[in-house]
Order: sequence, then structure tokens, then C-alpha cells
Amino acid sequence: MNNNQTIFAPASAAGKAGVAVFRISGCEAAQAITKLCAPNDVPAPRMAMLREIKHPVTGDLIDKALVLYFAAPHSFTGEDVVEFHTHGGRAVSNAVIDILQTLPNYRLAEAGEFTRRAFENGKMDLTEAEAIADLVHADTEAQRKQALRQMGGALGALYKNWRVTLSRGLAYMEAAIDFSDEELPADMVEKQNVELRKLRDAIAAHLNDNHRGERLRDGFSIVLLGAPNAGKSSLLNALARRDAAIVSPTAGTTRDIIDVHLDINGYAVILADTAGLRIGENDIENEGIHRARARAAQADLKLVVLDGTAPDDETKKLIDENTIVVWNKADISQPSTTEPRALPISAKTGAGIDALLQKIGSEIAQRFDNQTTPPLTRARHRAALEDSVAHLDRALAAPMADMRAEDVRLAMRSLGRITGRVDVEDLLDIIFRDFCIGK
Ligand SMILES: Nc1nc2c(ncn2[C@@H]2O[C@H](COP(=O)(O)OP(=O)(O)OP(=O)(O)O)[C@@H](O)[C@H]2O)c(=O)[nH]1
Ligand SMILES: [Mg+2]
Repeated sequence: MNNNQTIFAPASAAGKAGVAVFRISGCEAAQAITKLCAPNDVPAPRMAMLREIKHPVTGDLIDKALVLYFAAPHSFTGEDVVEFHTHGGRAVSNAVIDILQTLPNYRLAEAGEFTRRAFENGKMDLTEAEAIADLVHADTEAQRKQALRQMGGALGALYKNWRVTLSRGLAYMEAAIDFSDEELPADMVEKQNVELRKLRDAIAAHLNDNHRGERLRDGFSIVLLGAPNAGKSSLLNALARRDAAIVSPTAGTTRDIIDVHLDINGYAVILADTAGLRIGENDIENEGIHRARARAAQADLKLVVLDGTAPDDETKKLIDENTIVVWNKADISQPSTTEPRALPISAKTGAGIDALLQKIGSEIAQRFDNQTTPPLTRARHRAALEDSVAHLDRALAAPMADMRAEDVRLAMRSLGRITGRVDVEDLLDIIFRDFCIGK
């Protein structure tokens, strides 16, 4: 990737729309205006101006557009940035892109390249850049809020503070190595150890969060479980409001796991339909049952479906504290008093489905709400934090001051990789690949 080149890209989605936004960034960004609009008419920075966009060679009028100029470093990328807000038709877009491509030293941006330049120019740390990708991909309210909070720098600030605490500790440790004992307060090592342990415990507590931030981002997983014919697939369809899974009176209909994505009270949910649990009639059904059990073991919440017309004890054995139980086929059966926890529903008529959705919503909210510290949102952060705890454990157990200092240095390095303040060159391609073109 060549940062000396000026990059451009459509920043709005392709297709017909009222307006299309083109973004241009780099030291020659202003050329887009002087070549396409007027040679001596770059608008004052941050002032929107209506201009004619013309073909630089033929002089053909392409469109009338709003033109904005942001002078470095006061722009999203920290470079000179130009935006054209044209009309959003395909022909206009194609013409603008074709012309920009002919300008010297201009090239189409790669996915995430604008944000990458912003990161490289110190406009944001990596957690904030990742939050932008999350915000662009957010489908639900909870995802949007989490991304916004991270974009505000809450997560980056937390990790940065930990790193600052460590660097302060390290300074003392290095002093202890460099100076002889009598020049330093006697309890200094002890004090440092207390600080290190406090920080180690804070990071461990942050890690021990049930993966809630990652779940909020990736989706909360709920699995439907029950006997064959209990009505699991019917319930999946009722909750998804579409015919996602095959329903039939034949026991053993579902084999493969069927996932549907739902938005329940603003939370992203992945609901999985599974094979009815019994001793299967053949290898295929048994494989389906095996998969159902495996998925149940990883799920955040189990939705156990009792067949109201034949509530069986095997199904009841699946119920634990992480379960919502429903009494299905309540339209043709009488809910039993022996199962007071079971919510009566009918997947067929839709009775009780709203109450079930409410119950699911409150179960999820209970797990996510009332959080004071910003949640950990990515496996990448988790791995770095785990690394850093391991180094701190080693530092606390180190028999010699210089070994301890080295482990603290490594713990700091792991924390620094999260925000991108230390060597992360190898990570950048992976992180920014997640983005859209134009972001
Ligand atoms: N009356 C009534 N019938 C239902 C209800 N829910 C499901 N059924 C019927 O029960 C039968 C089985 O439904 P499915 O949804 O396929 O059951 P399943 O649990 O997915 O079954 P397997 O995939 O075989 O494990 C079908 O004939 C449905 O129409 C309900 O609430 N009331
Ligand atoms: Mg089924």
C-alpha cells in the first residue's frame, strides 16, 4: 500500500439513491476540485459549495454537486480530504470514478484505507478504528450503542490507563535495578508488588465477563431443544416470522442446525433449530442429535420445548438454570401444574409468542445491563489481555528484579498492541480488511 498516493472511493452504497458521496484523501486531494470544477476555486475548508462537475478533457457537464474541502490535519484521515456529494445514479457514479482514475497519482482506495490512514496519522487508536467498523455493521440498537461507546474511546482509555500504571511501576523497578539498596525506600518493592497484583486482578476481572461484549457484537446464541415433534421448528418459524425450517408431523424432520438471526429488544440473537433428541433411527439423524447437543453446550441460553400433548421426562432433564421452558401446543393441551416454569404457547396459533419474546428479552438484558466498565468486544483484545495477565503472573513470581521488569515490559507490550501503540504492522491488514471500501 502506497501512502503517497491520493486515494478515492464512493463512500455511500452503490445503486440508485438521492445522493452519492465520494471521498478523496491525500496530498493531492484538492486537485479533484481544480480539475473537475474550476482551476482556481477550491472552497474554504469546511464550507459546503455547490459546483458544476465537468469532464476535465471534454468539458462535458457530469452533474452539479456539493463540494467540501478539509485541509490537513483537520480531517477524518488527517490528510487533505475532498468530498463530492453528487446525485446518486449509477451513470453519475461511474463517470466520477472514471475521471478520478485518470488524475495523476490517484487510485481507488482499498477496504478500510481511509480509517487506516486516520489511525496511522494518530487520529484514533485501533479500538476506535474497530468501533467504526462495528458501527457500520451494527444491525441492532445494542450493537450500535456498544460501537458508539467504543468509538468514543472508552475501551482505549481503559487499556491506556493500565499501560500507564505499568510504565510507572516499571520506572520504579528500573530504578531499583540501577541504584543500590540504601538509596531507595525499603518498602518500594513491596508497594510495587501490591500495585502489580491490583492491576493483574483488574485485567482478570475484565476478562471474566462471560464474553458479553463479544456476544453483543456477534449475537447472543439461543438453541431450541426438545423431543422430536415437540414443535421446535414451528416455534423457530413463529419467532422468525418466516418459514425458515421445515415443519412436518413426521418425527425426526430436522437434522441440520438451522440458524436464524433475530433482533430481540435491540439485541442481536442467533436462534438455532436442532434435531429432536431421541435415539435416532439412522446415522444421519444421530449425527443431527449429536450436533444439537454440541450446540446446546455452547449456547448462551437454552429454549426447551415440551410437547404439551406428550411432555416427556427426557426433555425435562435438559432444564437447568440457563433455560427457558415452553409448554407448546397449548391450543390442544392443558399446561400441567407439575411444570410451573413452563410458559404456555402455541407455535401454531401464535398464542404466548409475545410473552415468550418478552421473557427472552429480559433474560438477555439481565446479562448485558448495569455494566460500569466498557465491555471487551473482540477476541483480538481478549488474547492480548490474557497474554498480559500471564506476563504479570510471571512478574509477580519472578525471583529477580530484572526478570520482573522484563515481564512487566512484555505485559505493557501486550496492552499496547490492543490500542496499536506498539508494533502492530502485522495486525493492520487483518483489522482493516473488515471494513467497507470508502471507510
Ligand atoms: N396443534 C399444534 N400443533 C403444533 C404446534 N406446534 C407444532 N405443531 C405440529 O407438530 C408437528 C411437529 O412440528 P415441528 O415443528 O416439525 O416439530 P419439531 O420439534 O421441529 O420436530 P423434529 O424436527 O422432528 O424434531 C407438526 O405437525 C406441527 O404442525 C402447536 O402449537 N399446536
Ligand atoms: Mg424440526
